[in-house]
Amino acid sequence: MKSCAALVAYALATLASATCPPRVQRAQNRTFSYGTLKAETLPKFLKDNPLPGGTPWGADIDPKTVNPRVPPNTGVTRNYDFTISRGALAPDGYYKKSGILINGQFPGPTIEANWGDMIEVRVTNNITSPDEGTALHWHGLFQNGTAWYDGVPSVSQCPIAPGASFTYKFQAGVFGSSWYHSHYSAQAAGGLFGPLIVYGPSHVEYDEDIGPVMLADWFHKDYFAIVKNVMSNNSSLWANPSDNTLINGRMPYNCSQVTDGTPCGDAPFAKFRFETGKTYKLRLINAGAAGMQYFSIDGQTLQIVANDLTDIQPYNTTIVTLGVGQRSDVLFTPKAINGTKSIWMRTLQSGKFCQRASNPAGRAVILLDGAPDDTIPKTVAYPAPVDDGTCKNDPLELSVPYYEESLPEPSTTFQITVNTIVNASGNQLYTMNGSPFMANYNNPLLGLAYQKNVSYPTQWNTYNFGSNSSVRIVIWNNSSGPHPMHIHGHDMYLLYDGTERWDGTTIVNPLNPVRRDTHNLRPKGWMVMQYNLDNPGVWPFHCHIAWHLSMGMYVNLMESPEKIDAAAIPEVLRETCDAWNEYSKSHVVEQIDSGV
Ligand SMILES: *[C@@H]1O[C@H](CO)[C@@H](O)[C@H](O)[C@H]1NC(C)=O
Ligand SMILES: *[C@@H]1O[C@H](CO)[C@@H](O)[C@H](O)[C@H]1NC(C)=O
Ligand SMILES: *[C@@H]1O[C@H](CO)[C@@H](O)[C@H](O)[C@H]1NC(C)=O
Ligand SMILES: *[C@@H]1O[C@H](CO)[C@@H](O)[C@H](O)[C@H]1NC(C)=O
Ligand SMILES: *[C@@H]1O[C@H](CO)[C@@H](O)[C@H](O)[C@H]1NC(C)=O
Ligand SMILES: *[C@@H]1O[C@H](CO)[C@@H](O)[C@H](O)[C@H]1NC(C)=O
Ligand SMILES: *[C@@H]1O[C@H](CO)[C@@H](O)[C@H](O)[C@H]1NC(C)=O
Ligand SMILES: *[C@@H]1O[C@H](CO)[C@@H](O)[C@H](O)[C@H]1NC(C)=O
Ligand SMILES: *[C@@H]1O[C@H](CO)[C@@H](O)[C@H](O)[C@H]1NC(C)=O
Ligand SMILES: *[C@@H]1O[C@H](CO)[C@@H](O)[C@H](O)[C@H]1NC(C)=O
Ligand SMILES: *[C@@H]1O[C@H](CO)[C@@H](O)[C@H](O)[C@H]1NC(C)=O
Ligand SMILES: *[C@@H]1O[C@H](CO)[C@@H](O)[C@H](O)[C@H]1NC(C)=O
Ligand SMILES: [Cu+2]
Repeated sequence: MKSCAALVAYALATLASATCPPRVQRAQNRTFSYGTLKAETLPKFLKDNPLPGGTPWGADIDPKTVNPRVPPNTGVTRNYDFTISRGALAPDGYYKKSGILINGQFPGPTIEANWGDMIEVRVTNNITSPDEGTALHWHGLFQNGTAWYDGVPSVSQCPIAPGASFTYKFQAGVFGSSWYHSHYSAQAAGGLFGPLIVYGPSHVEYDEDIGPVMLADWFHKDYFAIVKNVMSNNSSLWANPSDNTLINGRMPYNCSQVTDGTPCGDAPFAKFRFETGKTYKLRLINAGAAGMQYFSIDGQTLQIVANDLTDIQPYNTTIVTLGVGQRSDVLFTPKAINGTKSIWMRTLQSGKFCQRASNPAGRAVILLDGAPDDTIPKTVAYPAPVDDGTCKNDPLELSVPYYEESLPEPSTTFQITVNTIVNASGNQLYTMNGSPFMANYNNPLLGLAYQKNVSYPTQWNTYNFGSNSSVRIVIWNNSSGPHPMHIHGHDMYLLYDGTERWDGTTIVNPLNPVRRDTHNLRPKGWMVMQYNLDNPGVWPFHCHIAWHLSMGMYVNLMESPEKIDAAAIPEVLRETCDAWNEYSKSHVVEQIDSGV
């Protein structure tokens, strides 16, 4: 008799389906050590999958011919246990920050899975003094059939009450580089994020995968204080510059900038050791709160091979542009430059409208071959990108998805205008079609949708697209801020990106348009996106700049509510709301912003 694993291998090879009893495996609990010389490189895939030989996804498949959105069913579950607590945080040597940590770590532990595995994360909320709710979102994963595990309080769940636990369980249905973060107010800016890597078939050759390279602006003030300030009046949005720019949680702060006596000490740079002649894969992630990141390595060429969770035809560049929430996988074959084997890796927050940073230039040390551990590079940066005020991503023409998919006809077209308003209390807010979003933590609207209630208060900004097959959305940004727009539950096709008004017909590469989950909308600019309604649920579409999101720049896109099976919703969702409702009866929940 064939083993179950062999049956799965056979089913994969023939694209039939087979199910084995679920195998639960403890994940390896990899601590975040990336950017230190003791960091391990990542494997091509986790080798403890039950499949004999070959890969976890069956035969050696060509990613050009296999739909990355149709995962195999490996029967393996990767288990993680997260306890979220407050803790002192001084990644750059400045000692005052109160952060929010996972298992005592910042950034949080790395989640790893093979394509098709189930990921199960038990989250315990230990945020105290003061206490807060929480919820974790798994950025870029579609939650196909598990909309209630998307991690957005007021939409897919009630917040996890202080002291309570909630277990997320969803499939790694797509593969590539991503991250997870809190979706409760701006908690992510307090440090509550980490990398999420799904191994899958590779369309490019490389020698070593050095893992996540997380780029982030960094604020010395507690996130709550910043949000309070941002929300305080109509002129405070620009009053909160970031203090530093981190690479994998590191970048020494210039302590002579401290004027108020706060203790400040030495902190290390992130360090990487490479061998000349080898090709490395770097998984760049902009995990920041607000700033655009322009990533480069002095004197070197970088090859972009994936944007968000979409593999693309590789193209070369010297500077990789990443809005908040965006990822790019790049390949890099280091070469010694000017006779030195020590080189700066850089990430720059640049552009007048694209960032607000006191120390915009993050750096990390690259050591080649046998260069001594403590060598400090002297290499010179590429010129900063020219600031044309647009904060734009690379031209859509440059990114050609490796697995080709042509654009379907939309069944409806919808327009969203982004604006700012000052409300009657003098607070500046962001609106989408005139309305700033405001969450109701006690009444998640997915729960109402299950009860067939699809009419909600205006400030829930919910559009019901019913049973449309494909929705095209034209977005006009009538504000002077850039907005990295992120969609949940889907990738978007990107049809147009410009400062000129869209002419209604021109589409970039309609036979194989860019697909990704986050794209930068220019100040006073236009973007046109489209997505297919193949995932019943309620899916957020919002700006990923933490402060803009706090100010209400958020809508819900509802699809096929009648197809959501109320019987499928796990009991734990109701229990989580019961616990939250109980908690919020006896405690004042200080919701100072939109809530998401
Ligand atoms: C993983 O981390 C959790 C929380 O720190 C710990 O309880 C558990 O024992 C760890 N598991 C393994 C396999 O190391
Ligand atoms: C809960 O958080 C407190 C600090 O706020 C910490 O001292 C304690 O160790 C945490 N508990 C767990 C189980 O992580
Ligand atoms: C913004 O606030 C200032 C006072 O801080 C006030 O003078 C001004 O009128 C306000 N602007 C709007 C548009 O409400
Ligand atoms: C608005 O916020 C700014 C920055 O925090 C502050 O300097 C200013 O005094 C505030 N104005 C009002 C009217 O509250
Ligand atoms: C550190 O900050 C001080 C004070 O702002 C400045 O004079 C100095 O040039 C900075 N040093 C570096 C290396 O940037
Ligand atoms: C892109 O960069 C790689 C690595 O540096 C190089 O081998 C390749 O020739 C470059 N391709 C083009 C089109 O410049
Ligand atoms: C290499 O040296 C030249 C000449 O000094 C200099 O112009 C260039 O910026 C250097 N390149 C790097 C990457 O440091
Ligand atoms: C204006 O917006 C702030 C922040 O969302 C809110 O607290 C306040 O109640 C609003 N004022 C009015 C009059 O709606
Ligand atoms: C639907 O839910 C909203 C929000 O709780 C509520 O205001 C409305 O009355 C409900 N509608 C129906 C028909 O139950
Ligand atoms: C498609 O979406 C539009 C809103 O743009 C809506 O009016 C229409 O009812 C939807 N069609 C179906 C079949 O659900
Ligand atoms: C755009 O914003 C300006 C003020 O910022 C306002 O006067 C104008 O009505 C807005 N236009 C649209 C189409 O919303
Ligand atoms: C969800 O799964 C269904 C069934 O396999 C598939 O048709 C659909 O495309 C998937 N949606 C997404 C967003 O992956
Ligand atoms: Cu924004």
